[in-house]
Amino acid sequence: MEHGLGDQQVSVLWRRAEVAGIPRRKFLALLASGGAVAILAACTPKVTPTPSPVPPSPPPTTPARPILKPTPDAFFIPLGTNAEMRFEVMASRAYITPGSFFFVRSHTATPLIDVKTWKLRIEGDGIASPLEVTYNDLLKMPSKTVIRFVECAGNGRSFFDTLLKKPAEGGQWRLGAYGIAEWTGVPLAELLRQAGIKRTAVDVMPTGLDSTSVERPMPVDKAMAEDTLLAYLMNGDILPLDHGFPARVIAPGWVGINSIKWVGKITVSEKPIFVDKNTSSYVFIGPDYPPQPPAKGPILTTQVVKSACALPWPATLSAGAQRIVGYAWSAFGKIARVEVSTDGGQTFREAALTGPNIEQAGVRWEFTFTAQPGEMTITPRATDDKGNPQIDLAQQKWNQLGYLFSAPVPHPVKVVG
Ligand SMILES: Nc1nc2c(c(=O)[nH]1)N[C@H]1C(S)=C(S)[C@@H](COP(=O)(O)O)O[C@H]1N2
Ligand SMILES: [Mo]
Repeated sequence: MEHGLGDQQVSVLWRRAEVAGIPRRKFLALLASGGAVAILAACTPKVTPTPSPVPPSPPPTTPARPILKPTPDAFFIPLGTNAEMRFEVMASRAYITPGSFFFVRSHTATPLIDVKTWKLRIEGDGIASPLEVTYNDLLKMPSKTVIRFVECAGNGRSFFDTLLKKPAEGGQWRLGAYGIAEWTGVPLAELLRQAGIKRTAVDVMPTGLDSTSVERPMPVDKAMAEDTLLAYLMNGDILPLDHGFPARVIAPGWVGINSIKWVGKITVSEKPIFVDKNTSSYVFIGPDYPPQPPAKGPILTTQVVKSACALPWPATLSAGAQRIVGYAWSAFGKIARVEVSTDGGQTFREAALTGPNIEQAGVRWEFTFTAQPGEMTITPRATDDKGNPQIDLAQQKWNQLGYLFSAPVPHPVKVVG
């Protein structure tokens, strides 16, 4: 095939074209002449400016909406430039988090990137031959599909305040800064090999094209892992604008900040790289964490083990037999066991794990119990297949920026008779 794309890439593009009303013959002609870029350009509605008697106002410096996709109150809790998924939206879902429910965490606003001019540059002293990759090039490269979570390091931060009684700085997330998606893209290892990565390379840093160029390095071993991707599809469709279009890193199990969105550059270095997001933020700061110059404390790498109820917060249930569902996930593997307490953590009973149980993604669980009228809490507690448990609240160390809360969370419930 002269366009050089795989079947999945072609069918994703055709679905887009069909919705945009492009006939099959025109689609094939565009694909042959301009590849994926031509298709996406043809699918973008042309905006014809209407002549207006009033002089145009200067372009706003910040867009009116930092997030471009709809974030209705029924699905999301607004949090500054971010949006937390309401976990109850997943109660009636199969497993994967649809893009329309997926939490958004962006330090500034979603940038609009033109794939016609977008280029990914791979550079630095850790590679032998600097590489420039266009969108068309990227879609032609060997691809891989994985199902993995993306979770913010600050997910659960609000519980430092409400459970530990020691507030932490930053967005007060409950547990919805987490989602599971199917990601398709080019293994970062493939791109780095094409750029001639040297054996002396130590750090790999993707940089975003958002206004503040968000970037955070990872060690070369993580960058070369077989499931670390530069993803351009999410759940089988073109990556949504808010989630990193045209391409984002997926760094499985690692703090969300390593899954850099809107990537424009990847720097490969023979020396450790220190930037703001591995020295001042996304590091543990607090009495239990000595500084590690130039970092203010130990540098975060992986997420932890967590579990959540797919219920409104607070939830209202009717008295009698109840079946509730939730999710549990680990940065290190699959989930081995979920137990649930309905008496404030005194006794636990095992929940049933249902459906897919995928490493560094998560599992759904189901729990049945008899609800008695009154106020109660439902507390799930997970352990992964490597033996990592959710730690007890008494062992949960505080850190100033509220990262990696891992204790079980009692979900408030009112039972009405
Ligand atoms: N370029 C860029 N990449 C980024 C961010 C950002 O602000 N800019 N936020 C990071 C953080 S903190 C998280 S938790 C994840 C969130 O990904 P999502 O918005 O797709 O859920 O993206 C990461 N990648
Ligand atoms: Mo994050």
